[in-house]
Parts: sequence; C-alpha cells; structure tokens
Amino acid sequence: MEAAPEKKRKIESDNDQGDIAPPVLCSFKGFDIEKVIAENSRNKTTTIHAKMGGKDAIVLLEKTPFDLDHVKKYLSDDTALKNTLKNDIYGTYEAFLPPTENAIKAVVIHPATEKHIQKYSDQERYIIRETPELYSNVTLPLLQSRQFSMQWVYNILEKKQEADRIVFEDPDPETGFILLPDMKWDRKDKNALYLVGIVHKHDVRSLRDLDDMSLPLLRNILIKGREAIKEKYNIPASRLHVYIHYQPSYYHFHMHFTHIKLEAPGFGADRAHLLTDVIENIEMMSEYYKKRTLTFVVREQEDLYIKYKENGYFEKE
Ligand code: M7G
Repeated sequence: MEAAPEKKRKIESDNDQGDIAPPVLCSFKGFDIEKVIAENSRNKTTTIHAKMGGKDAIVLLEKTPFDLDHVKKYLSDDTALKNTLKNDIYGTYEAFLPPTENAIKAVVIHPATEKHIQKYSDQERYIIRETPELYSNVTLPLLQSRQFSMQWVYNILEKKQEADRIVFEDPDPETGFILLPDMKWDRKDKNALYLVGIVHKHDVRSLRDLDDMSLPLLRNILIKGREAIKEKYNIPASRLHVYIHYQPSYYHFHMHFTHIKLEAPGFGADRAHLLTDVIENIEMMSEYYKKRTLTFVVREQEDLYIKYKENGYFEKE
C-alpha cells in the first residue's frame, strides 16, 4: 500500500481556511441567494448557492419526518388551521404548527469551493467502467492533483470537532476507527440512522487500495461497528447496511452504516459496495480490487467526467 504522507494534506487542500473553523451561525442574516442549484420534491429538499461575506456558500434545506413522540403537540390548539376545502364530512386544511415543531434541517457549507457547488448541483450523469489501467492513468493522477479538503476528517480523528458525537472509537493506529453520526443524519429518527466509520490509518484512499493486508481493518470495522450500533441504538446487524462508496467524495478510507429502511443517497449498484462482500472478495483473491474493472457514475461538471472526456473515453461508445 502506498503511504499518503502528512505533508500531502496541505497540497490536496482546496479549503483556504486551513485550520480556522468558521463560526457557528444563529441565523441566515447576510446570506444572498445566487441560485437554487438542486431541488427534489420527493425527498423534500432544496439546495441553494448563496453568498455570505463575499464568499460562496451552499445551503441544503430538508423537511424532516414527523416525530411520533410529538403528535400531541401537532394536534393541539397551538396549531392554527386554515380551511382549504369543506364538503360534507371532508375537510382539508393548511396546518401551522407551533414554531418549535416546525424545524427543518439545514446543512451549511461556508466558505464553499467551486467543487462543492458542482457536487451539490443537479446535473447529467454518466457511467464509467474503470479498468486498472484507467485507474492508474486517469483517475489516480487526478486524485493526486486535486480533491476535496479532508480537514473535517482530520478534525474528527484529532478530536478537534464533533468529539462529543463519537459513538465508538477503537484507537488502534492500524485497525482502529471512529464511528459517529454522519452529517446527513439528524440523530432523531432511528429508521434513518446514518453513521460513518472513519479509519485512523492515513494510507488507504479507496476500495482500490484494499488487499489481504486490509482484512484485519475491514473485519474489525464490521464487527465493532455493528456491536456499537446494537449497543447504542438497539439495531441488529440484520437491519443495517454497511458499505463503501466507489468513487467516494473524500479519499480517506471510511464506511457508511445506514438503517435498512433508509433510502440513502449513494446506495445504488453504481456506487455502494457491501463491506461483507468486499471482505469475501478479498479473501478469495487478495488483488481483487486492484485487478477488477469498477463501475461508477460521474456527473458532467465533475473533474473525473471532464478528465475521462478529455481522454476520449466517451468517444468509443
Ligand atoms: P463519501 O462517500 O466520501 O462522499 O462519504 P459523499 O458525501 O458523496 O457520500 C462521506 C460521508 O461523510 C458522507 O456520507 C457525508 O455526508 C459525510 N460527511 C461529510 N462531511 C463534510 C462531514 C462532516 O463534517 N461531519 C460528519 N459527521 N460527516 C460528514
């Protein structure tokens, strides 16, 4: 396995803030909307490109599920009703819940880079079948020259941020990892559970770097991650998806743990690799992920799409 030395971190960073964390917000004061860059009425989400303090920001807004413990508050005289239809026994209303019950989820990325704006914009998607040669000649050189900053990952591993959210840690430098709630999960609805397991090792970029030397790490994450989730959330292994994205957005090795009921973005056959299958494939053939052609999806504004296009990949079709 190739080492990813400490000093490479700075070169790879596209976050000009370095270690300085922007302040926590208490309102959207000062945000000017540039454009709505994505919208999904089924998931009830909208993504806005805004400017704040002269810098780009991404704001993801998501309507949250009903909290079944709060139904009493919904059906109380604190909820105002505006009638929109009445016919015999049938009535429809707009219901205005008390403000405390009305929270929606907001994720803010500020300052956002051009790459973040691309990542969160609606755009056309294309399939790439990446042979080992394409990986070495096209994908890898791009990853080595430009990728998302991983400052947030290092902040978690060094306990500078999100330390109070850690669900489980195995500190072993070779096989250890930190398990904590993913930024996408509001930590309320257990049926939408989404945790991420981030390894302490710094030299595994993605699925492509795995071989039989990685088995102790992979088995450890699977066993201890499941145990920790069973203990804290009482969700058994039979109700959990544990998987790896290929391609990931962040090339510091990590695992996704999601509740089986959650329709998680990125769980499709063109991106998710179940950890149990990954372990078994490597047990059968150490170099499995180094020798295989891997399929993934790229979006038209992504660097990977542009690079593959420049290399004539789509002309062969
Ligand atoms: P990925 O497969 O590299 O990329 O997964 P994706 O974002 O395209 O799925 C990275 C995972 O880390 C995602 O599920 C993100 O939601 C999550 N994540 C990203 N950031 C920046 C943070 C963060 O700051 N904190 C936490 N807890 N999770 C994050």
